[in-house]
Amino acid sequence: PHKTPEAPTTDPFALARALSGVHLIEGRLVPARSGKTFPVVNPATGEQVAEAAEGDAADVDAAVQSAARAQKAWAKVPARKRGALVHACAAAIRAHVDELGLLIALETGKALRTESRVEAGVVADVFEFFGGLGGELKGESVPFAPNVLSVTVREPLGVVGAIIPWNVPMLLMALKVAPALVAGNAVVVKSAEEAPLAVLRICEILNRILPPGVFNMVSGQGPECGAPLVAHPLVKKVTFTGSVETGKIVYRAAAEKLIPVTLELGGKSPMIVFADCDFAKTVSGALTSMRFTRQGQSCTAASRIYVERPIFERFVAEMKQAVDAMVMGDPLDEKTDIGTIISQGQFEKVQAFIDEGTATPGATAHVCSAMPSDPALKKGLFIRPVIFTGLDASSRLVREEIFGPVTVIQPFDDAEAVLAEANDSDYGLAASLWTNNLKVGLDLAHRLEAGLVQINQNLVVQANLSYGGVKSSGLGKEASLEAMLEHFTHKKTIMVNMD
Ligand code: TXE
Repeated sequence: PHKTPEAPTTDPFALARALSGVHLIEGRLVPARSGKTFPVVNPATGEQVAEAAEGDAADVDAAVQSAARAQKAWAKVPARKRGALVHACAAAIRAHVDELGLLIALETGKALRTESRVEAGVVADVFEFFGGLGGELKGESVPFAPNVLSVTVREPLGVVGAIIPWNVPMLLMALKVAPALVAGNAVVVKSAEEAPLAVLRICEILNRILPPGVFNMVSGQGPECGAPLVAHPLVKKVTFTGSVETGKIVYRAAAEKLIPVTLELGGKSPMIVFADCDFAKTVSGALTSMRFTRQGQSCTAASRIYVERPIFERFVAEMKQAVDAMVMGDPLDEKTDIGTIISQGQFEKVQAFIDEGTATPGATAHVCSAMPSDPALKKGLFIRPVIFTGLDASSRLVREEIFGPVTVIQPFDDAEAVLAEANDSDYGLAASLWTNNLKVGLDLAHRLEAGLVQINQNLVVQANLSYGGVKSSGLGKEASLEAMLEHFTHKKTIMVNMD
């Protein structure tokens, strides 16, 4: 059998090698049936650090069959007991936070201190939150007729297929897996081809606690491994985070089987800054909102910033100064604020946007921070963060999701006009407003087309708050009790005639 270290480790390179070439099916680390693998690359150096099992329909079938068998017994475990086991998973993940942080930094290029270790901690938090909700899988009794008892009960859906991307893979997996498990489903996760290792490690850690087969993971390419998971007859629900294009493919395939889907598909989130805001707090809020620490690879990143004209110049100058102070470098180094883009493909996509913006007449590219000087990183996929000014609403940089360290700052004069511009987008995931006039803030918050609007803050996903977009940003919600009930159970009505 494949061997990996039981205790938390401090060498992500050795751990990556130990996790090479396997899926996790029925509690065991197993190679792809075809024997195929694909390389996992450290984007900070271009070096291969591991290989991942290249799954296809045969591996997916084995994982789904194992999940379907395990789910029958899992659904009979009392709900609070399932919750307690998921809560125990949280403690196990917490013991591995440093290790998981190092591993995810290695495979994704996200800086350890600012992003990767933080993500691992939030994963534990998500398991903790849902682990406490076993007792909330309640139904209701419904008045019907004097001698009829009419009740609803919450039942699991069966096997859930979860398809995840590479930007925050551990967290986006946790938001799917933890509620699905507590609700009594079994899960098969398909990891992203760029970042299969940390997700596999979590799956392995959890399999020490959960019954075998309840939580399985396969790695592989989208069409060869993701598509068969969606299409598998025993998969009764698909939950997906990724691009709009792939989300539509998944939605169509799920429609063929008439199964429910949850889709989280990215955004082009506006940040609106009024002249009466608390200036220093807003600059620091913008700094986190742009997610440059994640190289802008965030679906909620403030990628369109609208600033009221009287403070526009000062705001741009201070933002540039603040981003300049951020350190780009080795993701594994504690001093690093900004790491690398995930892959060559994304690197080229982001660079093309930057080139287009730079070549636009009237636009200014404020290129910030500095490239790392370490020669070991010379092949790294580093892109210096760019703040654009002078672009107008028709620019592709204002309209499309770039998913890179790029933001566009535009001045505005009028609240109604800026609201119209903010809403003039295919996306509707998140938005933020910065003002000391709560009357204006609340009014706009109600009229912004977004799943999440924050005033004077811009927090990332919270386990107990509904999260999910409108328009092309997706369907359904993640996080929160409501998401567990609505998306991972169905409500059965039982009536008893006592006459
Ligand atoms: O996404 P894909 P990619 C956006 C972002 C980024 C762009 C492309 O703008 O630049 O998408 O990223 C699996 N059936 N977001 O190409 O293709 C795939 O293997 C089933 C925003 O990485 O959507 C991976 O596991 N599954 C987003 C997952 O889908 C398939 C996060 C996502 O990959 C499949 C990531 C198929 N036919 C990218 N094809 C966010 N919402 O935050 C691919 N997959």
